[in-house]
Amino acid sequence: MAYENIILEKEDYLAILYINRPKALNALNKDTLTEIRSAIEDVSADEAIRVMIITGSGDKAFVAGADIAYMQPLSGVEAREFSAYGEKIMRMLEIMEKPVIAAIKGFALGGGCELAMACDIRLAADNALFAQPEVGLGVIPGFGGTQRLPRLIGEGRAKELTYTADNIKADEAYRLGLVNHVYPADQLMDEARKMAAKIAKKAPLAVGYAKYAIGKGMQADLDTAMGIEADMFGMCCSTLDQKEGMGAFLEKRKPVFQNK
Ligand code: DAK
Repeated sequence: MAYENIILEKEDYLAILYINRPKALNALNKDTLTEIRSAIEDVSADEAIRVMIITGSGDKAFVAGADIAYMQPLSGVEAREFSAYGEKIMRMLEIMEKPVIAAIKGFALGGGCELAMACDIRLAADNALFAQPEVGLGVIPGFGGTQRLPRLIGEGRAKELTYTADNIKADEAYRLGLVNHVYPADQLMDEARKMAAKIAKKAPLAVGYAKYAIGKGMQADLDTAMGIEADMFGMCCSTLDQKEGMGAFLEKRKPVFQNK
């Protein structure tokens, strides 16, 4: 698929997906969502890629939201379809086997904050600004924000942010647990790459099984979740990389993982 609204770069083990509509502050319209879906499929199928970073093109925005010009004329039926489409793509991102790091500079509003929340790890620049401003536009978060925000930061704080539509800066987002780290803006991508490199050195199947166990387990009761963990632990021990990882420890050498 030829991309017009995103850029997908690949370097060795790393894929970097840029949301690339800087004139609209990278707002998400349907075409952009479709291209993100295609990029997720591409990266998922590419055996060389271990980690994906998602960021925004330009200096001003990660993503300033779902595209208001696109949404304004939608009928109820069309809006429900658009919301379900966006939710599906956020979910694809959330459950893809490879870890996804959001590198967030500037505005991460509405659908932008929701896109970041569907990623595994959020790294913010010190100029990042987060909000769920939807109720000020007469709607509610429609790409999973009403569900992921309370799971990440707690129900009371999620309700406050959603009802007031307040902007919060990066340091507050860090305090609330919405982002993992905050860096000076000019260091953000270097730090995201460093984290990606660290993850890429680990056993890829084990990282994927850990992602699965955490993701599925977070939706289950503790006993069911423990069962999921045990299943995934068992899966790890059916890989060559587990034999290699533990063998290398016992032989006092560095492991060489093969993704097998
Ligand atoms: N959509 C479309 N265009 C946008 C946009 C957006 N979300 N955000 C910015 N732009 C466009 C502006 O219209 C402007 O375009 P031109 O006028 O140059 O053509 C260009 O980007 C630059 O923006 P500004 O001139 O406004 O730049 P400033 O630096 O002055 O202000 C700003 C930046 C981010 C504070 C401001 O642009 C702003 O307030 N933008 C809107 C932010 C926002 O409210 N975002 C949340 C959108 S609502 C659902 C599905 C999904 C959702 C909800 C329901 N269902 C289907 C049920 C999700 C909703 C949202 O995400």
